Amino acid sequence: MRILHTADWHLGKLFYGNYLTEDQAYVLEQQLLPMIRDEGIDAVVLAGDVYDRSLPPAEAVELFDDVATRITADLHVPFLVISGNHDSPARLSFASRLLAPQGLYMAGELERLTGPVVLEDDAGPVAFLTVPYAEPAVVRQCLGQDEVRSHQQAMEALLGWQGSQVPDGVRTVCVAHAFVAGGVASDSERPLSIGGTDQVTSGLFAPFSYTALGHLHGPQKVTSDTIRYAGSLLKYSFGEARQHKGAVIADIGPDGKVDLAFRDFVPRHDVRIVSGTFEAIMAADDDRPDDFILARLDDSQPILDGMARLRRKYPNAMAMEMPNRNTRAAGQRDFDVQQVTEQELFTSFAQAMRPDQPLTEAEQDCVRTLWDELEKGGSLL
Ligand SMILES: [Mn+2]
Repeated sequence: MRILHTADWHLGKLFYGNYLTEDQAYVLEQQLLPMIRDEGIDAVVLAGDVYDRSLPPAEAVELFDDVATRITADLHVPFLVISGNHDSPARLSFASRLLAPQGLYMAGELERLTGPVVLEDDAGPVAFLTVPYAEPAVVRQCLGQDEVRSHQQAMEALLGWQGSQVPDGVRTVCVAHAFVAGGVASDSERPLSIGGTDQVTSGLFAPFSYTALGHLHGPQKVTSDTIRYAGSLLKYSFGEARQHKGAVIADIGPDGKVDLAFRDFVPRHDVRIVSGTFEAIMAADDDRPDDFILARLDDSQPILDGMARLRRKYPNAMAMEMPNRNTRAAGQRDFDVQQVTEQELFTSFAQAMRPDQPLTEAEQDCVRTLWDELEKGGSLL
């Protein structure tokens, strides 16, 4: 059985104030759907964080509706989806009992989970344990297991509950949204708990033929080849600029052995960091100027109107950083704002901006003239 494993779509995500929905649609429609069709996929698994927030924008819901319809109704491939920590379990579970016979298996609210989804191939059944993300307190209440206090215990309880319904010897795929210890985080995941540990041990997943994980945004295996994160649909932070995003294709043989391959997605806009002096960045050749760009400048002096100028070359420039910027002056603000004149404040500001280069005579003259004008109540324009 050939499974396509994807995760962390985060539909409706805002990236530096811009909705990424069109970029997400591009990858889903131009890359994921053809992949499902051309690679002879038997089942698609989405391991949580379908949406970026519990109340996603309408365009994001429409996109998911469209993609889910095309996978299940047009391509006739079963589609198994669990909710992640960004999703609303209740909203994701909407109509799940009606949709399951259509091949769309949505696991959100624990109360509505029915147990493993069983699909068949020539070698027999494969049982999919779908484990949506749930807080330990929710698991404790739902399963009536008072001892569940940690994410580890919650996962153990959920796996035990679903696993108990799988006959011995049947091939199994676990789909879960969790932080498995040993995995490497990026900077775009939201922590699962504040204080205390949010991690679960990989040993919990050892019994399964394959474990399709969501939550960590970098594609990776954790301790074993068959326990994997597919990674997010797109790069959702500049910290992920060097990652390759894509989908895992897992072939589960008749004996339960798994062959793995990773297929890259090619996004409409890449997320890239360009570095050098401002001048060098502006002068360099770049054949992908429409990418999402972070400019990391070597300059130590401020660049006048830098962002606007950068956007003439890179219309989708998102941010500019100046790690070498001299910030020594920040610690020098040891005066009391109430006790100094505006002129002194300005001089201090000028020093902070250009620590190595005090105001020239001509500049001081200019500033004095402006202050005189201001104090007389005249207009500077
Ligand atoms: Mn996520």
